[in-house]
Amino acid sequence: MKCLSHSYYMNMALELAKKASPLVLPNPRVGCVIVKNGTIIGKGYHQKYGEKHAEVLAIEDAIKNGNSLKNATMYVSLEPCCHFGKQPPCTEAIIKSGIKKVIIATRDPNPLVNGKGIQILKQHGIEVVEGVLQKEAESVNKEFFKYMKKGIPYIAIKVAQSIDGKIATPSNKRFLFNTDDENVFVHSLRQKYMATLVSVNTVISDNPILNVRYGEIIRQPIRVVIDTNLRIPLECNIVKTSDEYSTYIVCSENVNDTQKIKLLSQKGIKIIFAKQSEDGHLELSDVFSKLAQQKIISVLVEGGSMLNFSLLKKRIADYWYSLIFNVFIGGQNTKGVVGAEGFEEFFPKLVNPKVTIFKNSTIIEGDISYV
Ligand code: AOF
Ligand code: ZN
Repeated sequence: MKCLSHSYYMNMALELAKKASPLVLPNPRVGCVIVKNGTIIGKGYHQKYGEKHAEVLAIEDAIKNGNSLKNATMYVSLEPCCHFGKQPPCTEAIIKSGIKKVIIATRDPNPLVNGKGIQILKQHGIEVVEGVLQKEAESVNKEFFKYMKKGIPYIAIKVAQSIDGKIATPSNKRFLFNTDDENVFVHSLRQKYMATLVSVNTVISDNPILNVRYGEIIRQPIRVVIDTNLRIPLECNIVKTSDEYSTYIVCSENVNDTQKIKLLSQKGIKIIFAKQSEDGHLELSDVFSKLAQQKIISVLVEGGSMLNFSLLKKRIADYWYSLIFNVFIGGQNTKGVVGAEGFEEFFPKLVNPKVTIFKNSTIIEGDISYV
């Protein structure tokens, strides 16, 4: 009998989890492998929101191939659920199957599960080992973990800049150097994150659609516009296409233009009200907790330099993408990537950098660190 280590099989479960497409959103990506007498008898990963979980698919896979699960060992990258959501509890399926041992990478941070799945399995005489490749498993679902633990979405910022850090021309015109490489890249990001967010200034100046048009189209993002005073023009592309793509506008709870609210709502746009701070801007922590209440677990911010600064200053931005085009723009007062007053003493940092080189641009991405 082959006897490979727990981390060997857990690594397979994690590789399966990574195959999950953004169609699982807002669920986590979960992979599962079932082993008996050193042989893999079943495999599965969660494929689509609302559909079967990884464990059930792996159990079905094993049965389909004529295997008995009696005394088998299950490796799963997230603690099995024990609640009725869109799907019945995985713990029930595991208990019924005859599996005798479950190896788990990490607990499910969802308060409906968090440790209770493990407890139920143990109560039914199943041996449970947890914490195998825990860090790796948490990083596969870093968006889901942040959302569950902090009650706000995971926030990634994307900027398009010149080599000298400018995001517009000296006369404040947006520059458009995107070729296919950059378009496919940006549109893949719009699918990876649950929502794409811009400020109303971007809507007014660029009139974007914010949908996915390049590369393989798997899902369309929810579009979110931050619009304190509900200035969004009714004839803009976002409003015009609101019957095709989910659209949210976040405005101040002080907005009382009932006519405009009604008009936008009739077009299928969801209006969310957030607190306004004394400086006149929306309180970003409230904006994002309201978005989390809508089950938005991750957001790609394609906003301007002021918003970028605020997200860094509030220490709520998690990831950064710079699309650096091979051009110089210059100009003493030309807008840079991060605006407002900037940082004088404490500087957020980009860590674990990754670089992708295209013909006309280089992409630098990485985690944002505040320590
Ligand atoms: C698992 N295996 O493959 C996944 C889990 O609405 P439901 O029934 O799909 O439940 C969604 C919740 O279940 C989700 O928030 C997370 O806590 C857990 N996801 N659990 O045992 C899986 N995707
Ligand atoms: Zn489950």
